[in-house]
Amino acid sequence: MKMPLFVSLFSLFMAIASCDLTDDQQDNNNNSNTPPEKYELAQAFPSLTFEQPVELTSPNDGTNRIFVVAQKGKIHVFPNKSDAASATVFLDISSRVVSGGERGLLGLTFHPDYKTNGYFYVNYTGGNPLQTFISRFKVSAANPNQADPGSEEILLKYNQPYSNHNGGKVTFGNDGFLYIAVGDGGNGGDPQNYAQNRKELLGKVLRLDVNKTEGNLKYGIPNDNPYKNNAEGYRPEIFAYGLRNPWRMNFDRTTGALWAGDVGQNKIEEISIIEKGGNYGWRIMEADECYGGRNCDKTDLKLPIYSYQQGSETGRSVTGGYVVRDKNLPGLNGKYVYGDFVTGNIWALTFENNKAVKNELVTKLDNGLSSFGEDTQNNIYVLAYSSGKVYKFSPVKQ
Ligand SMILES: [Ca+2]
Ligand SMILES: [Ca+2]
Repeated sequence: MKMPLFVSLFSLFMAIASCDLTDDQQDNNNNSNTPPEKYELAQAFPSLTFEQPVELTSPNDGTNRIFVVAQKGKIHVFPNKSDAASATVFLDISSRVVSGGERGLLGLTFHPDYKTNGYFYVNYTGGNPLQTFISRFKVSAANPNQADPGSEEILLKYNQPYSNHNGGKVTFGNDGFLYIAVGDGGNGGDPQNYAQNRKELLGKVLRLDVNKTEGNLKYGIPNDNPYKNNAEGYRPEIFAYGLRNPWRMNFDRTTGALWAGDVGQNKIEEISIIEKGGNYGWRIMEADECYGGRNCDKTDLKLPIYSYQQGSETGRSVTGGYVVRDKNLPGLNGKYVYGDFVTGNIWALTFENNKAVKNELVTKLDNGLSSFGEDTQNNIYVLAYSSGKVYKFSPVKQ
């Protein structure tokens, strides 16, 4: 009777020992002179194709499902398995969405307590005149793969004076608050100077407490939002300002830092770490240069952690990505992986203490790099806008 116990304990010991060995090997790979691992893109779900996908995410509910947003107004759901045969329409709000160009259903995020409350949040453009809607929906009580389209609660809406620069991201921070990426409203050069005007929501990152209501608002203002109870008439929802079109921004779940790709005007694409109360410069600066060839005062303006000049080799529309936290990708783990929509370049930015150290080209995607995505196991995905395919990083055999 004792032998099996001994055997199982021995097996357990060996399992722990081999885990340690694997970690040591990974450290050696990172620190020794062995060449860095190279990556190519491989289809993550070969049987699945989506119409103009712009977002991929998963709720932290233990069900291991993936949700993909199609810009015209649908959310699709499927099991997180490479051989997933088909996806189900979770929500279809195409009739409420005005789509095309930079308009559409642009963002989706699940409440941190989605498993118990069934709430999720979307960012879309609709109406005439055009507005952005930040809305909460609820999953159907009867079917976890079906949302209730009648459950919409519009938390916040704001006018879009032009069809472009609508931001689009919604995501929860480790603080439990909802962060919203808002573009400058559009046209070119921010003609009404919205991004620097703190009485307007355009050109900002907003932060809301969706677990409260406050006065006439359908949300609360976190106590340490920079302009809570201010006397100047500034919008209390503002977390940071001076953004042009922060199409994609994502939290590093390990450090809590909020990384944004802010699309440039005619010259420079920008990566910034968004801090509370920060002024990220637009339209005074484009990335780290004075905008429009003018002299400018950069005092108190936040500079990007990294920027690149537009060009046929680099690109002209940054797609913000993720700080990779995936030990199965040692060549990318701990780096900020992002890309450019136009060229499809995908880079990995090495950084230390919020300073860029090295920027490496990882690989390239054809068909429009609309967004990166992350599932609950920290796997990173890449969305191809035109082909509708979902990719993952795969080590190149050397
Ligand atoms: Ca707009
Ligand atoms: Ca800036």
